[in-house]
Amino acid sequence: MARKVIITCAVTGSVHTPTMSDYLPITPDEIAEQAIGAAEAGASVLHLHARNPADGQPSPDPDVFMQFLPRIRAATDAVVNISTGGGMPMTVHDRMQAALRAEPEMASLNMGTMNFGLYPAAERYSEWKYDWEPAFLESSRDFVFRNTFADIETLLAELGEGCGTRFEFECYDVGHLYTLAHFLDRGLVRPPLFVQFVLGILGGIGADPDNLAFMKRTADKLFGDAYRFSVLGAGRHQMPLASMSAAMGGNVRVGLEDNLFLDKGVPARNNAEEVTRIRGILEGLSLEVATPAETRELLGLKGRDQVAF
Ligand code: KMH
Ligand code: ZN
Repeated sequence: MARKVIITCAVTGSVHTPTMSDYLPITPDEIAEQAIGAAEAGASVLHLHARNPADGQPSPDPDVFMQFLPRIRAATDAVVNISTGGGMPMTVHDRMQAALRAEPEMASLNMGTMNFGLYPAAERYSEWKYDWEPAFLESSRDFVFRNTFADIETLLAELGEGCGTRFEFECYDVGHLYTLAHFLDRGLVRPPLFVQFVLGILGGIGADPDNLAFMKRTADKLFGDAYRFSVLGAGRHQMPLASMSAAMGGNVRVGLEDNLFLDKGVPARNNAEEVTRIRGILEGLSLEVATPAETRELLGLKGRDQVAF
């Protein structure tokens, strides 16, 4: 049987701002429509953030999440994965609230405190759709993306043990893999671990094939067959690194959270276009795309009937 590849689509995130693309989904309607379109195109995991519908600022408000989560669940079988990474300037407490309310099958879990530099993007624009955008990007110069050992323990206890949610472990550097191994040693995380190698964030490991090979080699050494990996390449690195992941035995993450362009100078008009692009690459490699049911089995998820939305 052909190997099944899990496509995660990260629909809107908290890195990009409305000026950067007219197609970035902002309102609950837009997030729901694009998430459903991504699932129809072949994404079996939908990684979701919320935004303030009035101006597009990243929002941790569970009430905003609840305006799109039930719609997505009604229209697709895809696995819902709620971010606990949130966005600036949310606290760790803020960042957990939507997932604690919705008790999803999956949530992201960021494996280390780090710098997360978005400020260079501010130089590319002279006019903005909203006043908050340049200040938001600039604030990343002095913002700490906090994910301490205690924060991780809290999320594992309250969301993992408390709600049966399993995790997309976001690893932005090799050290984060060792932190995950530490939690495995302590019995606080359970295989199969779903590890997202994140390459190309300013503050994390750079986006190049050598680094991806090193991340994989290190994860193989630490986790053996107790893990599955996926790759997120930021910006223009998205499709090349996702393709490389697939060729190396891994899974892929695409979506407008991570990359706004389908080709140089050509914006993706929705998330489904990126899913369709990577799907074509996977099929060209004679790989099959995992269905939601296959994804649930591969990742040991609790099931779509066990969520609170
Ligand atoms: N924005 C990505 C680089 C999260 O939501 O927890 C990583 C991410 C984090 O998706
Ligand atoms: Zn995210």
